[in-house]
Parts: sequence; structure tokens; C-alpha cells
Amino acid sequence: MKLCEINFDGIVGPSHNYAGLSLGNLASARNAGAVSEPRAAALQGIDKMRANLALGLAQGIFLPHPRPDRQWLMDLGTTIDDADPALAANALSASAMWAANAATVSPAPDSADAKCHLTVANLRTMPHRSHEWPATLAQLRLAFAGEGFAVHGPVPPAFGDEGAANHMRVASSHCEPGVEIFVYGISGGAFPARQHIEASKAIARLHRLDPDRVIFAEQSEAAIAAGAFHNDVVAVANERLLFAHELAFADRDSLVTACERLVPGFEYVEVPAAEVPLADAIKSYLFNAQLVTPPDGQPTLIVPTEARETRSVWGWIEKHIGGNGPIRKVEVVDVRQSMANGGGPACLRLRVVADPDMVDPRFMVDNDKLDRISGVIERHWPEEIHHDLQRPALIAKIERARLALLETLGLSELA
Ligand code: SUG
Repeated sequence: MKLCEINFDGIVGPSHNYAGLSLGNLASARNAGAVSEPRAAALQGIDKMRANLALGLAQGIFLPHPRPDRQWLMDLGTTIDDADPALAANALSASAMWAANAATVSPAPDSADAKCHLTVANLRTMPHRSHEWPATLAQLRLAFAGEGFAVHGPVPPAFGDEGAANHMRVASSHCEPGVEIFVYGISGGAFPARQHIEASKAIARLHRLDPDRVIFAEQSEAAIAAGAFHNDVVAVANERLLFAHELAFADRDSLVTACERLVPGFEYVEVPAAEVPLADAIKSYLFNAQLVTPPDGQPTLIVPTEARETRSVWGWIEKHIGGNGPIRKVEVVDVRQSMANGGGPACLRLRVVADPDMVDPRFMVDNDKLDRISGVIERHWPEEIHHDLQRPALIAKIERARLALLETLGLSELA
């Protein structure tokens, strides 16, 4: 069995649009009502996956969900034709593309039963995301059906859980037992805290983690108030490295001390607010980067183009790399369509440390399969979506597009 980190990217669905649905997510609010480009958005995501493959990383996919979610509308006593526009937008969101919110993952080396555990996120805080979990769970059950995995249903909706976006793992290498950091928020400010500590504690128990190797860290109020609606907007970890903004955590010192005690070779890289103000970090998504270790062993940061365009951020990156800091390389990817809804490179992927041969191969990709997927996107994804979300011809096109993709991938059972 050969464990490695696999990035599963959510393919951007054909209903991708800007409806301004996420309170506390500044990009979503700023772009409310803008014209979206689902085809370009999905192709940007495919190019990001190609860049990961070119780095020598293992790459997987998750599929768009059925949209509009007719079952959800039926449970609310309405249909896509009759629903008021706000409800219709909630039923049509392509938010499942942000796979970092699909589930929390604890790899086999961390669990008492040596299985890789995945708990689907309930996403109960935002109405448009609260109905994602059944379609996510169906995919997790197919992709990770093997004996080495344990897939769990959502934590009860009393407590908000937003998946891996608020979870980090530090370990001397992916294959060694790690320390899992669950970051939670406490409500009180203008924006909701989407991850509750009770949900995180439940997941740590369900995943059979060693309580001595689990840390619960509070997100700083300043970060939430500045628009860090998920911790992965202000921090990211990979193997021995934790990379974070100075203002990410309520009590940074305790977190760093615990990691130093538990993880051999642990390194903390902090970006001071004096060099990169929180607002610049959030606008540019410096921390919503994929921090990865390609086969060449050089820790690499995959940032969105917005990071290069933000002077303080790009200056910090150049200084760090030029000064021989622990992050050795930077790659820039264009995911502007997703960024405009508050989703950067790291939001678009779920990391799973596992043996790729144990994953259902329909969820793994190489360049040939990405060619076939882009072919379907080019043929079927709408070029633009304006504000006429309930137009019957658009709805029919969106539904047909997804079915064409499922058929191409041999996944029609998800229909
Ligand atoms: O949940 N945006 C998503 C972005 C998720 C980013 N994920 C991570 N940080 N891991 C959200 O706020 C916008 C939808 C709209 O406004 O139409 C949205 O749902």
C-alpha cells in the first residue's frame, strides 16, 4: 500500500452563477448580480488540475450536483418554476465545486482503526450549501467504497460543520501519524462563524483520533470580521509546515507550541500584518493556496493570479523564496470565475491521503480523461448566465450538461 496525497477537485457545475448568497464572504457579496461564465469557470478548474498533474501530483475529481435541486424544492413545497427568485438561486447554486467543504478527512495513520475516515460536511449555516451533503455523500460512498475507508454521514445540524476548510494536518510526512488541527469560530460579530467546536469534537471522536494528537484552535474574531469565513482563507498546512497570517488564530502561541512539541521538524511560517494587511491576504487569497510537496520534494505554493496582482502579497512571496524560506516554489493559476465567489485554489480541492489504487478509478484523472471532460464542458456548459436563472431553456441545458458528463465518466448511477 502506497499512501500519497490526492487532491480531489470539484468540477465547476453548469449552473455556476453570482447570486450573492454567502454572508461574510466578501467576494460573493461584491459580485452579486454579475454575469457568470460557467464554461470558462469549469475550464479554468480543468487547467488547474492539469497544472497539478504536471507537478507530478495525484489528481481526482468530484462531480457537479443535480441543479436545480428539485428534491430540496419539493421538500419546501415548491418547484423551480414557482419558487421565488431567492429560493430558486439557493436551489441552483454550483457551490459544490468548493470541495474543501465536502468533508473532513483523517488519513489512516491518524486513526485507531488504521482506516481513512471521511465525514461529509453538513454545511448547515448557508441555505444554498445546506442541501449539498446528500449528493456529496453519494459520491464519497462510491469513490471510497474500499475496506480501507470509513465514510460517515453528517454531524447533526445542531452544530455547523464546513469540512476540511477548517481542518489542517501537520505531520513529518503524509504517511506518518499526524496532528490534526480543528479550527472553529465563535459567533458574535457581524458575520456568522460557520464551524462550531461541537461539530469538530464529534468528528475527532468519529474518526477515532488520539485525543493527545488533536488540537482545537479558535479562529480570531478579527479574521472572521475581515471576511475569513473559513480558516483556509488565512492559513494552510502541509506536512511539517504551517503557513498562516499573524491574525489567523485567537491564540497563535499555544497552537505553535503544541505543534512544535508533537511534530518532529515542525516549521511555522507567519506573514506579519505589517507586511501583508489582513485585507490584502483575503482579497488576494494568499493562504487559499495549495501548499503541496511534488515528487521533487520542494514545498510549492499554488496561488491564484490575484496574489501576483496584490503588491504586498507578491512582495512577501518573492522575499520568502529569495531568502531561502521553507516554501521553495510558487505556481500561479487562473481561477478567476471561482475567486469571484470567494473560492480560491484550495477551496476547489479536497485532500485525501490514501493509496490511489484503492480509490474508485472513475474519480481519478489523467490528461486524457481531462481532455474528455473538457470536451463535454465545451459542448454543454452555458457560456454565460445572466439574471434569468429560472428560464426553462437554461434549466434544461444545465440538467442535460450534467447528465452528459456523468455518462462520459461512467457515473450515470449518480443521476
Ligand atoms: O461557502 N461561496 C462559497 C465559497 C467557499 C470557499 N471555500 C473555502 N474557503 N474552502 C462559500 O461562501 C458563493 C455563492 C454565491 O454567492 O452565489 C459561495 O457559496
